[in-house]
Amino acid sequence: MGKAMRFLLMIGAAFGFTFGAMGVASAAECGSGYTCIWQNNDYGGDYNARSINSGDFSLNNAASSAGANGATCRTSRFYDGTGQSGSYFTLSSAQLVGSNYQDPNLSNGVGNDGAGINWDNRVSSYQFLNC
Ligand SMILES: [Ca+2]
Ligand SMILES: [Ca+2]
Repeated sequence: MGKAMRFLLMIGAAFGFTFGAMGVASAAECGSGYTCIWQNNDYGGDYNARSINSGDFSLNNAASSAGANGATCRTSRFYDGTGQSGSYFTLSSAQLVGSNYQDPNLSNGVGNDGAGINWDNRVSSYQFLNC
C-alpha cells in the first residue's frame, strides 16, 4: 500500500469517526466505486449512493451537495433529467483524480461544466464516464 493511500485511509477513518459520532453523513462516506448525492448542503440529510454504470437517483430533484469516487471510472456525470437527459455537470473520482470530486453547495455552481449555474434540487440521474 502506497504512502498516499495510507494517508487517504487515515483521513477517511478520521472523518468517518468524527461525522459518524455526530450522526451526519460525510463526504468520506461516498465510498470507493460510488457516485453520491445528499439532500442538504455540506453532505447532510438523506443520502443516495450508486455504483452501477448509470441510472436514476431515488433522491430526485432534492440534492444540494454531491460527490464522486469512481473506482475504475475517472468521472461521474449528474443530469437534470431522468434517464441521463437534459443538462449536466461532471465531477472527477476522488481516488483516481483527487481534485474537483465533490461540492458542498450545488446552488452556486458545481464542477467545471456547471460553474456559475444553480444546481440546487435538480439532479435526477447519473452516469459513470471515462472508465
Ligand atoms: Ca436539497
Ligand atoms: Ca431534475
